[in-house]
Amino acid sequence: MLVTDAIAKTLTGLGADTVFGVVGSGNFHVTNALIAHGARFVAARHECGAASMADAWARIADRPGLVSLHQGPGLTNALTGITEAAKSRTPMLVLAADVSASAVTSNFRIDVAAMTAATGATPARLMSPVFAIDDAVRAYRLARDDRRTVVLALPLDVQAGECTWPGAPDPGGAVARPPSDRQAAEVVSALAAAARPVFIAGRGARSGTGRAALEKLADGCGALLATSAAAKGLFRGSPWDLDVSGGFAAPIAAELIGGADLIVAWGCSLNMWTTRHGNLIGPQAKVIQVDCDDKAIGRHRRVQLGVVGDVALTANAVAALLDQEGPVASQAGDAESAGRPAAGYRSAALRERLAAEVRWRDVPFDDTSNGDRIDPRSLTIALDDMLPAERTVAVDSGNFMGYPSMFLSVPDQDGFCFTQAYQSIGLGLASAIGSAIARPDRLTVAALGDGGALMGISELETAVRLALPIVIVVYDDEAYGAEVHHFGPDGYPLDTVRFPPTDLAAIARGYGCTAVTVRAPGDLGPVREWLASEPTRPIVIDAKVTAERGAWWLEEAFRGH
Ligand SMILES: Cc1ncc(C[n+]2csc(CCOP(=O)(O)OP(=O)(O)O)c2C)c(N)n1
Repeated sequence: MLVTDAIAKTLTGLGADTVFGVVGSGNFHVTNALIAHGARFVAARHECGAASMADAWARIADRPGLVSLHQGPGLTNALTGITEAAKSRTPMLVLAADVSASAVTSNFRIDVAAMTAATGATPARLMSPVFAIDDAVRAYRLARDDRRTVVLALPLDVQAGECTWPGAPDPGGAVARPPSDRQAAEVVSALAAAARPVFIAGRGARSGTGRAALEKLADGCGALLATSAAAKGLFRGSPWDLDVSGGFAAPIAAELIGGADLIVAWGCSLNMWTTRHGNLIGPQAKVIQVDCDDKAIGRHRRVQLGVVGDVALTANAVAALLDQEGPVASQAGDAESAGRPAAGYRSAALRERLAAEVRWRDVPFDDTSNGDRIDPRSLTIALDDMLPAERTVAVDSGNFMGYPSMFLSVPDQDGFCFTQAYQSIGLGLASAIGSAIARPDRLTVAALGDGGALMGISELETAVRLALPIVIVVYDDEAYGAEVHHFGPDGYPLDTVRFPPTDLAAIARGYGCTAVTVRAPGDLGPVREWLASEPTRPIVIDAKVTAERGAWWLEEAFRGH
């Protein structure tokens, strides 16, 4: 059997069914072999787009995304998307064609392993036709079980070799690790002693099982529930949901997290974004971190207790121990009711306050719309009202990014695709396409700045070709707004980061999209019509937004530069 065929049969046998890529001579055969073995191939227009599509797809589908690349420039073009995936621990397998070992003078020769390692991704290589299947199985399992972005180099001479099919690959599988009894007991003691516990769940808790386990435990100890931005939506629907902790936290959420006497981070790194550079966690708070990776414990912030274990298994073990301590008082925090007192945060009054204040759209603001340009908050609230609740929101990077992240609600953790681990602009449109392919049952919303939109625009053709009904909203301030607001206040010249107006709607129509220019809420009528039309193409909303001042979360973000 040809190695390309064997690799394809192996990977599809392990469950790979969706592949993103750009085809050149080096990955032509392996891509076609994947298709022949039943995989869907999505042709992107730029390799970075392919990587971002696979990254978003994998985050939502929760299994390895596959990318297929031509040798040399195919890989270098994809590096930004690969780096984002690697930093986010996205399970992703990149099939990177490479020159044969003997082709020492080939134009396409680069040091694939060194380049891969430099991004934080894991290098792997088909060493010979004899071991090719084993190498492919190992690479796939590493991506899936260790949540790694693996770049598997496929040298052309090995691809063209012959091997013997050994039978269906063993799918293997990772075993989730429970916490030690001692550590689970220490968490119980801390929870029992806490009056105002808050849970912050991160990427490592992003699953239905994670939510169920954490909600049950939080009910048992009266904790409030927050997430990192990457896990936004996880506790949607809970009356005790504080939404996102960090720069995007609503005032009431910041107040309650800041007042906590115990913070338990569940599969959450507590990085500078989630903690506002540490300032969101009060000096009185004890901090516990639960993570399946011991290297993640205390990496960004000193913690009093680190628990190594799977999030759901740990939450369940702690809840079982807590149950043994007797029944909890009423969730309203009624001190008169029997049993252990519920923690002070869960009062009837607080529940009412949360219902009224935790959504950003309910926080009063001065609308800066002026007829010629629309306030990005008013725009986003209007879209929140208009778009179906069953949605996936994918956000690019820039000054604008808080508006969709804070003012558009999402139905659950799979409804939010936040590719910000590398803080690259230009990935948002491609990650929206990957999201739309992963969840065709939901409306996908791509939220972009004009800078990021123009950087990643080649994938507009992909969205049109695939007939994806994506809402692409561009917060168009005719500038690299983040840089304008970063340097403007100090009086620096801003000519390098400002641009003349661009008619993005006209450009989008050229690609085959429906498009509308929006300067006031009344201009959104065509969006309503598009929604009602059972659309089979994207709509681009070129929203000419007001931007006199930088967004309030940006100041916090710049402290990280
Ligand atoms: C690939 C890349 N290049 C440059 C930057 C630096 N940068 C950060 S935000 C930004 C401006 C983004 O502009 P836009 O997409 O229009 O969003 P805005 O900030 O105006 O809301 C730039 C250039 C980056 N993060 N990533």
